[in-house]
Parts: sequence; C-alpha cells; structure tokens
Amino acid sequence: MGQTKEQLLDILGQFQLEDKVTDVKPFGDGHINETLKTIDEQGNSKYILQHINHAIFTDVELLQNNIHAVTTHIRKKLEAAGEKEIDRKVLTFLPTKDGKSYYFDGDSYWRVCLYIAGSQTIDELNVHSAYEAGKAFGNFQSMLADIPDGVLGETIPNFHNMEFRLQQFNDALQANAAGRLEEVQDLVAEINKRAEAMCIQEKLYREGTLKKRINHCDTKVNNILFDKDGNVLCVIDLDTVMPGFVLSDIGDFIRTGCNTGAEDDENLDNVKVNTEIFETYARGYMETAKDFLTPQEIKLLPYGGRLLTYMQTVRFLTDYLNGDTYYKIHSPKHNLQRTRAQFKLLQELEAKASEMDAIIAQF
Ligand code: GN1
Ligand code: MG
Repeated sequence: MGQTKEQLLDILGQFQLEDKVTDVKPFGDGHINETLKTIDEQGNSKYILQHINHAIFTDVELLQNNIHAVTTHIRKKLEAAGEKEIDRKVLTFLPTKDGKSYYFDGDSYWRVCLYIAGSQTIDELNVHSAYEAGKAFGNFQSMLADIPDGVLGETIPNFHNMEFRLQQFNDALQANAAGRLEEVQDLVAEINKRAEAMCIQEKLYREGTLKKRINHCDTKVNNILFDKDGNVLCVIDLDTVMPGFVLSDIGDFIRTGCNTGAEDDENLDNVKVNTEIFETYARGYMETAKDFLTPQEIKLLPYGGRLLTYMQTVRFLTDYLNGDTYYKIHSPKHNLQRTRAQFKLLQELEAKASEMDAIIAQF
C-alpha cells in the first residue's frame, strides 16, 4: 500500500463523510485487503477505509455491486422485521462525492463504511459465542436465500469450486515455478488420494440435484461483530458473498472455529477438533438455516468441514508451489507451515467423522 497519512486523508476526502477525520490507523488482520480505521479530533473512530486488493478481486465493479445488493437486501429484511438500530446490524457503505461505491485513485481502489461504535471481534470461541456465530451465519444465508438468481456474480470465479482448486493445484505441480515440489511430495500424495471424494458437490450440481446458494464463503468467527455484551451485531467481510455450494459456510467455520490450534500452527500437536464448539455451532446454524436447507444438504453438512479444510490445504500448498503469489506471508515457509497445519486438521476431522455425523443427525 505505502500511502502517507496525507494521501490516505485525501482519499477519505473523496467520500461523502459527515465528520472530520484527523488520522488513520491500521485495523484487522486479513490476508487479502488492507483495512484502516479513522480517528477524529476526540480520538473516536467513525469510518473504516479499505484498500481493495485489485489483483484478487479483479472485477471491482461486480464486487461493489454485490456488496451493495447484499447490504440493501439485508437492510430491507431488518426493516421488515421491525429491528431497531439497523446501522449496527448491517454494514453501511458510503458513496464517493460523485456517487460511486468506490474510489479509484489511478492505481488503487478504495471504499469506506461506517465503523460500528463499541463493536468488537473475538478470536477465542466458547460455547456461547459458537452458538451465536452459528445462528448469525445461518441467519445471514437465510436472509439472502431469496435474492433472485443472477443478481450476485462470482467476485472470484469458482472460488470454492473444489474441481477448479485441484486444477490450479495440478497446474502448480506441472509448473513447479518455485522449485519446491520435491519437498512436498508427501502432501501431494495425500491430496491426490482424496481428490475424487472431495468433489461431490460439483458432481451433484452437474447431475442437477444440488443447486447453488448465496454463501458468505469466509465464515471465520472474526468476521462477526459482537457488542460489548457478546451479542451478535452483524456479519462483515462481504467480498466473497456469492453463489456457490452450500457447504462453504458450515465448512469454513468448522475449519477455523473448531480447530484448537492456529490455522498455521507450528506445533501440530495443538491442532485438534473441539467437538463441543462444533455441536453448539451446528445447533445455532441449524436453528436459522433449517428452513432453507434441503434434506440432502443437511446430510452433507458434516462433510463440509473436511471439504473446506481439504480445500484450504490445497490452496495453501498451491500458493507455496507457485512461490507465494497469493497469500500474504510472514516467513519464507509460511504457506508450507499453513499447509501442514491444515492437513493435520483434516486428519483430525477424518478421525472424528462419525462422531460429527451423529451430532448433525440429532438436529
Ligand atoms: C483469505 O483475507 P482473509 O483472511 O479474510 C481467503 C480465504 C481463506 C483465508 C485463509 C479472498 O481470507 O478464502 O480461507 O484467507 N480469502 C480470499 O485464512 O482468498
Ligand atoms: Mg476474508
């Protein structure tokens, strides 16, 4: 990014802000976009400024149209339900002075939304927050279930398409661009072994028995804002909200929320599955999602955690093989470390598959 404070304030000046901003500070820790929050003279934060990663979200117009459609749809649902404090329950994006949903400075793309005062993200889950998170992501999908087909596009084409991710992986193996293939042969074999079993959704879709739905596609718990008392305010990070296969949203939560270790844990012994978190998440999710899920989709839910963990293993290893061109890394072998930690999690999930199946079966 590299903009000076003055340049960032100038970018903010392109948007229709009501209040004066005197400073900006880095905020959050995403792997893709850069996020900043504004500070005013009293030291308060009113706005979030985001630099859109244009290399990854290549169609910014489509991206911003999606986000606009999603937030206005949710806003209408909240109004119809008689909700109060709606600006705290859905993100509010501010237009530029010439009425656009983003600003292009000749090089980079920017957008601004309101900072929700007193909101916080949590990284450590407990059974209470896992249940709340399940309800929040199920409710999010439920509110968007009636968006007509064709309104939302794929902001990253084939984002959670397993066949496509394996194709990219095979391309990376062929090219061996960073000369790292030798070192990862064990992982390659493990990935190949599971490839067919992990492409069920694409197959069912082709056969016409599984339809696409609007998914959030990044259901980490830190993509939910909570208030000071631990109540859910809203779901954030809407870049990847798009039509896709239903398992994305339960799957990515299992991958992130039910892991007792870190996504990139160096110590693989830390990586285990917390089934209590899974059970409470699944209970919350089913409460809000059961109305739109088909019996076939419900049956597939436990498989979703394995699928999304497998997919992330494949994506991290692909990036490692390509020479770290996609994810921000913090050490030279970071993508390999991430791959090994995700693969360990996959093995743990496989070991607990029947236990997790039984948990879902009770709902
Ligand atoms: C990326 O930037 P962040 O952390 O929200 C990625 C997700 C991955 C995640 C892995 C657009 O999300 O798909 O699951 O890293 N987002 C994109 O931590 O690729
Ligand atoms: Mg994200």
